[in-house]
Amino acid sequence: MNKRKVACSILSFLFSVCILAMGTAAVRGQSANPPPCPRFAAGSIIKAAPDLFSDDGKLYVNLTYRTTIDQNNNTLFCFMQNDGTQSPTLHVHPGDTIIFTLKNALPPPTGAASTFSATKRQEAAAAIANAGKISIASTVPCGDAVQNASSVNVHYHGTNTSPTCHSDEVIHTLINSGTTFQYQLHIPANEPPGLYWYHPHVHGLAEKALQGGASGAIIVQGIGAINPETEGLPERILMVRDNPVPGNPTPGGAVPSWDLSLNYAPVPFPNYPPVIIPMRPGEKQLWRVANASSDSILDLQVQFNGVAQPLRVVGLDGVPTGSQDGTQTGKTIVKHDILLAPAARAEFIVTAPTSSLVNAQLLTLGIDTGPFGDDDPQRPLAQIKVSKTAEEPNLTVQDAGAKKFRMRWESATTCTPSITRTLYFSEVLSDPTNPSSPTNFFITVDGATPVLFDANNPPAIVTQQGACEDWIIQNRTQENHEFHQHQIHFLLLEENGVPVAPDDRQFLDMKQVVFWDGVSPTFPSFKARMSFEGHDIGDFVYHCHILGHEDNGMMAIERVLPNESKNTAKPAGAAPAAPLRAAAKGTPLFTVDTSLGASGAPVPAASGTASQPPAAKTNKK
Ligand SMILES: [Cu+2]
Repeated sequence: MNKRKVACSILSFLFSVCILAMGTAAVRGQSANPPPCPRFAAGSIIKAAPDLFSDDGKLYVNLTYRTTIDQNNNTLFCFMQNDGTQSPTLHVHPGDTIIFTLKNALPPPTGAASTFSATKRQEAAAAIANAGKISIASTVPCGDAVQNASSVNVHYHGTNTSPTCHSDEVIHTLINSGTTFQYQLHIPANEPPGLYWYHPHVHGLAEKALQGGASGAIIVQGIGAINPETEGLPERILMVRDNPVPGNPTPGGAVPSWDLSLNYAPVPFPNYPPVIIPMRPGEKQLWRVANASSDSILDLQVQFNGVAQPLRVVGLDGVPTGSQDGTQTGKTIVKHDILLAPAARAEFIVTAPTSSLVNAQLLTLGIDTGPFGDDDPQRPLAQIKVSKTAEEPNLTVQDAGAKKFRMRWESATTCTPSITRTLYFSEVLSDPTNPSSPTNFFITVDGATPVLFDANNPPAIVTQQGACEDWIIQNRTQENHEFHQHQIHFLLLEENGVPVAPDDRQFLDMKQVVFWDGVSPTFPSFKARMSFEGHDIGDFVYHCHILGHEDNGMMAIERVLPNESKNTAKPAGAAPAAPLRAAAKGTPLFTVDTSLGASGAPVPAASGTASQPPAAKTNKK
C-alpha cells in the first residue's frame, strides 16, 4: 500500500487513474478477507456479538473499518475483527484502559476531499485556543487533517473519559482511508457499572455510519454488586440499529422512516418478522438494550398476549438506577414501557412466560415525533420462544467479587448550582421560499445567534472544572429532539417546569424533548443538573442524537477550563470569542464528497453532500 502511495504521488498527472487503481486493488485485497458486514436472516434466533474481556486492567481491541453494499443497495459500515466477526462487546472494569486500534480500510474517496484545508484548521484552532486562554493546539488536528467521505472516528458513548486526542475526542479526530489510529481510553475508577457503546462520530457522516451498522457495546462490569437482584442472571446484550427501508417508500402512517434490526437480524417493513429470543419457562434474564439507531426513537414494551408486562429496570444510560443516594446500592424501578431515545440504554429484568402457548413479544410502541418528525410506528422486535431446553445466553452476571464504591456523579445530587443556562433546539429551511429545501438544525444558548456546528466554532459555553450548573433544554420546533451531553451524565430534575417523579430522577446522558405544538406560550423542556466534577477538561460537545439533525448542524462545543484558571463560569452567550466564520443560512461551512465510487460498488442514489441530505429523511412527507 505504501509503495502504491509513493507511485501515486510521483505520477500525480495520472492522479485520477491512480485513485481508481487503488480502489480496485482495495476491492481485490478485501476479497481475500472475510466478507465485510455480515447480516443474519430476518426471523432468525438472536445472536450475541463476540465478547472481549479485559485482562490485568487492559483490553486490546483491533478493528478494521470496512464497507459494502447489501442486496437492498444500502451501504453498510462495520468494525470487523480479523476472524470475520464484527462489533465485539468490550467488557471492562472501572479503572481499566481500552487500547482500541482502528484501521480504516474503506476505499479512498474519488472526488475532492474537502475545501477546508489542514492549514485553515490549524489557524482556526490557534485563534480559538488564544481566545479561550487555554491551549488545545495539540489536539488539532488529531489523526488526519482533512475530512473526506472515508473519514471515521470513534465516540465511546456515555463513558466519562477525557475529550483529548487518542481518547474520547470527536471534534477533530479523523481517521481516513488507509490510516491506522490508536485510542487509549482510560475508564475512570469510579465509572458506574452498566451498558455504554461505541460508534463513529465524524460530523456530517455520523448518520450514514450508524445506519450502516458500525457500533458495538461496552459493558463496565459490576452491576451485580450494586444491584444484587441482577447477580447470577443470564445476560443478553441487545443492540437495536436502523437502516433505510428497501425501496425507500414514502414514510407516513404504517410506513416507517427507517427499518430496525436487532443484533444484525433485520426486522423489515411491512411484515416485521421478529427475531427469536429463547427462554426457559418462568426464567429471569437481564436484558441490556442499546438504541444504537441513527434516528429512530423506541418505546420498549414486553407484551404477553397483548398485555404489557412489568420490566424491572436496574440501569439507565449506564448508571444503576437509584444508586446515587449515598448507599451505593441500586434500586429497581418497575416500568411497563421504556422510552429509549436514539443512543439511550436501558438494562432491565424480563421474566419469561411459564407456557409456550403465550404470545410473548418485545416491541416498540409508536412514537408521535411531531408534524415534522420521522415516522416511528409500533412494531415487534423479538418473539420470546419458551422451551425447557432453550439455549441460555453466553453471559451471566457474576459480580460477587466486586466491591461497592462511591460512583461518579454522586456529588451532583447535593451540589449547589452556580448558574442556570437555557438552551434550545431550533430549525429552519435553508431556503425559506422552498419547502423542499434542506433543513438547517441548531442548538443554541438562549440569547446567542444560532449557528450550524463547525469544528472551528468557538465554544458556545465556557465553564470550569468542578462547576455545578442547571441547564434547561427547550424544544422550539415541531419535531422531537434528543439531547446528549458528552463526557458527563446529568441528573434529571424537571420536565416542563414540574419536578419529575422520584423514580425518574436519574442520571442520564440522553433526554428527549418532545415537539412544540406551535401555539403554546411555553416550549416543552427539561431541567437537569450538570456537574463538571472529575478530571476531564477541554472541549466537550452536546447535540441532538437524531444523527440526521446532528450531521446538519445541531451540535455545539462547551469548554471546560481547568479549575486553577482564573476564568469563571460565564453567563449564557458570553463565550469569550466571536465565531470565526459566520454561518450563513443554507451555506455549507465545508463540503464533503460522500461518494465511495472507487470500490467499484454502486454509489447509493441518496448520496449528496453531507450538508444537504435528501429532505425526505429529515422532514416527514
Ligand atoms: Cu434532533
